[in-house]
Amino acid sequence: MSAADAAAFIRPGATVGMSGFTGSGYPKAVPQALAERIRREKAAGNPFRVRVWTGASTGPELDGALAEVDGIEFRTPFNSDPIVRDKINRGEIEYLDMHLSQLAPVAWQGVLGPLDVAVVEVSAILPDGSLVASSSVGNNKTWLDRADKVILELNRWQSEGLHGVHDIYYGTALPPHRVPIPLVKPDDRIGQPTLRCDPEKIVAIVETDGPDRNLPFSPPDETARAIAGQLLDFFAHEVRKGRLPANLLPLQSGVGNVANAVMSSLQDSPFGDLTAFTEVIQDGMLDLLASGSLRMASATGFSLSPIAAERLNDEMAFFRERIILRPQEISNHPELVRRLGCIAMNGLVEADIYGNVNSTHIMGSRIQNGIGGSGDFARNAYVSIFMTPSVAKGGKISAIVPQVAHVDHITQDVQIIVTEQGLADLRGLSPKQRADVIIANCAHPAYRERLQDYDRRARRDSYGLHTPVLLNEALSWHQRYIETGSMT
Ligand code: 0RQ
Repeated sequence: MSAADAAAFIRPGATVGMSGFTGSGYPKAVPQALAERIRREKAAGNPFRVRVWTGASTGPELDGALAEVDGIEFRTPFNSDPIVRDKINRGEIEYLDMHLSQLAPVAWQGVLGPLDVAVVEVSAILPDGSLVASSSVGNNKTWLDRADKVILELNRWQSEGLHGVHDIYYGTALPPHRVPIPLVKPDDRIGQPTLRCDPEKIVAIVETDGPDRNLPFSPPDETARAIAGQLLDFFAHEVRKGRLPANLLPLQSGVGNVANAVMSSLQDSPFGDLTAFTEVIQDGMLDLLASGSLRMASATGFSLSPIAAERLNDEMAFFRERIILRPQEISNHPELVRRLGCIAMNGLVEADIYGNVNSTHIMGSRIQNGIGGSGDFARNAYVSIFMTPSVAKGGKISAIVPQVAHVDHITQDVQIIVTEQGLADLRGLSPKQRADVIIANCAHPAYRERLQDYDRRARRDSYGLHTPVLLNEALSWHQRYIETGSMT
């Protein structure tokens, strides 16, 4: 049926579980038709907002369209849409920023309430009624199982070759019935290639053929290349010390230009026969698969430039042998991350001199995106790495501060911090020892002396000397930025 007819199944106040993960595999027609309906109803004086659950970020046709008509009341678990971000920061949308592995189990527990409608993009519907997922799996298994009604978007733009790429594991259960997940290598297939859905629940099927939100990556700049260089040296050092095997351990890489640059740099490195157990496949990882340096990648979705998306579709016969897409409760599962020994590499907003990391909040109160999968991986990784340029906003902000204004990753979950200035290996160090290496190795020269001065005075005047802090000064850098537009 038409998207408009399908959207009519969604009533005001409904909770809607949408597919989509970092701009791949999200529904494109029904959310826009729903936005149009919301606009009309509001013009007629009828309030209309919905609660939106997804896998992670989606695209302008979903989050952007619904936010533009002020149609989102509640959003979880991750967002990168600028209109939604703005409304969250103005207090107009309630946002629950969650670990990506946890939303499906929490939905099963029932603490978020019932799920009225699932709107899920698929790439095929097979004669037996099973569904071939699209370019992401995300939380689709859970949405299809939990929702009262299901709307499918069948997207012809997605490659037919996606059939066989997915591995949908149906063995999860709530305690006390949980059993071990039988995955021992990133390349293991432990489930089935398709999603199942009770046909009685399917109220609409809408055909579409639009591309995913594929944004170009900027070519790695000098800063990104310097960060990548530091990391490659670190890996080589760890191999020499016998702490990592020559083909490293399963890689997890966050999203963004720096993460993409690090992946690209592995191309020209001595490391081969690599594997990835991660959540998102970006351009850099696709290139590594194409060259053979990366043997296989396990993830839950893609985040590609338009050129890379075209390449993936054109060369799907090659890539489908090397890529496995799983539900995000498996791709990001803390127990699997710990057991496989992932090398986690994520971006940050700011880190403090003790190694606490803020991944989400600007000046302590404005959300940027969300914690995403970084917490799933950081706490459980074999080595937990965070990387960032040492300054933001043209140097007006230091990424290394006396104290983070919001904490996502506590110091115990942060082992390596890398900036273009250098790398701080924090393993085995006490708080004061951490401060010494973070300031010396990672801070930008424009801020280094001021951090050393703060640190010296904190060690002299602090109430306690385990983690010295000047309580009335620790957040003054942020306050200065808010008041003057600069931390300097
Ligand atoms: O904003 O574009 O307005 O200038 O934050 O920063 O330097 O482009 O870096 O793209 O790697 O993103 C932490 C946001 C870094 C990302 C974060 C501003 C900066 C810019 C982006 P502008 P960059 P990146 C897997 C793992 C959490 C989720 C996660 C992220 C914008 O890595 O969302 O790790 N991480 N998921 O100017 C003020 C600072 C700032 C700052 C950066 N200290 N103060 N603004 N910015 N540092 C994926 C998933 O989970 C799905």
